[in-house]
Amino acid sequence: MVVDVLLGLQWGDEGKGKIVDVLSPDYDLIARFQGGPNAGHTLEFEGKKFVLNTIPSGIFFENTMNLIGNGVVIDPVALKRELDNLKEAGHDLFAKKKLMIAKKAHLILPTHLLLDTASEKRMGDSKIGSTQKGIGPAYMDKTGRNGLRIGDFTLPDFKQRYEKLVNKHKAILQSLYDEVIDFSEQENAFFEALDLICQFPLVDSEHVVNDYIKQGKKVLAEGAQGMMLDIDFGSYPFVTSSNTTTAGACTGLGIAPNQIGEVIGVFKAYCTRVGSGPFPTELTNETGEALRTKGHEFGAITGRSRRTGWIDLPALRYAIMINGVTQLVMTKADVLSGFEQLYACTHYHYQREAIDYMPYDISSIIPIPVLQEIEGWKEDITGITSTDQIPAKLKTYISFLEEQLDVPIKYLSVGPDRKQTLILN
Ligand code: 2SA
Ligand code: GDP
Ligand code: MG
Repeated sequence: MVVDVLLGLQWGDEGKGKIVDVLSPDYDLIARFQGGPNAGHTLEFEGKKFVLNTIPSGIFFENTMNLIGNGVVIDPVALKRELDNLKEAGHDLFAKKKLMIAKKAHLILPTHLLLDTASEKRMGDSKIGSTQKGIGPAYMDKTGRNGLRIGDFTLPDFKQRYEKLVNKHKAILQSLYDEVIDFSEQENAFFEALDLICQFPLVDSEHVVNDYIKQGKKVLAEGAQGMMLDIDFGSYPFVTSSNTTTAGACTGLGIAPNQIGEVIGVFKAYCTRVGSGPFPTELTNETGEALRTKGHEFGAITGRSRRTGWIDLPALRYAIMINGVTQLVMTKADVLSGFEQLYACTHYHYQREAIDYMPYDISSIIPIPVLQEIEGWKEDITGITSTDQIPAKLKTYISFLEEQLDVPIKYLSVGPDRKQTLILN
């Protein structure tokens, strides 16, 4: 009678969406607790591919309900687009009654998108490399106590509150960024989409989730951005604007910490990052390019090239500690097939010292990774269906990681499809 949490342990795109989809039949409710349309969660099954942004990854199973939690920020236009695409592919979430939305989830307004873009433009080389989906400005208004929540739409003074906030945004855009933009078209689309998405049940989600728990039903909290993008513990300031950690699942859904059960940490067999910011094990050579090409490492929504590098164990240990990870999932092991030598960063050299943790100012002084060589495996593993087919050298890599991280790797993902998943422990 607890809530399990699934999150990414690196800088995102670890394959969270795929794993949530794999695990969904075991759960009654899948609940997103942070982020918004900046997320791109890719799911593949039966020859079809879906990229979900704001919608939780449990929508493809008959008996699994889905919730967009209070910690999420919602762009109605982006959500409508996502719903339309799903409907076109035969998954009408209205008809299937598969989705609920927390009244307390904050809205991304058209002006939040303009502010995000203007801010990035003004920062030039020091830009965050945001997805320009309005995430930062929307969370700023939430913590600045100016935000609009989706539940507010039903209040009689919603339009006045909207105007008040938009006027503030217009003043910022003009004074700070010298931008006067006509966004009446986006505004019309915003209200039209808002009307539509408010037809989903708008719920007091903290009560809904706690009722599920009380009834002995199984809940899985789905993280959106990776742990190293957490606003408090990530590589600040090159982070997203929410708590992507287990603690974020508590505040983003209204669950007490003692209700958390398993914490499932997903990581890639190597590492990637999209956007700016420190990445100690980054490979800017042909090996990095090979990882990008073989792993199709391009942003699921923006199409940006993802930066690639070797696995970073100090960063993973840090992520495991902060989140209380109880089981691991390793994805994209298939991408490493054919690399003669692999490397794992076991610790860093930093300020002339050997350290095995993530230092405070990683964004100003990037630690130098100390790499351990590991023999690669040649075999294509994308078709393997049982653990006895795992190449010996991959088994050695798995044992090495389990020893280094002190948490069992429970699942091994060997391809993007739902079926390409093995249970190890
Ligand atoms: P934002 O838009 O304000 O949250 O951006 C802040 C930083 O967070 C990073 N970020 C991401 N990193 C990896 N994947 C994300 N989702 C998409 C994907 C990204 C894409 O699944 O591939 O399509 O480009 C994601 N969302 C936010 C972002 O790059 C900034 O570094
Ligand atoms: P998420 O944001 O963590 O859900 O991950 P993304 O969907 O943004 O990026 C992960 C990418 O890797 C997607 O294209 C997935 O289809 C793909 N993927 C997931 N697991 C595997 C795997 O084990 N092997 C390979 N080759 N691709 C995978
Ligand atoms: Mg992604």
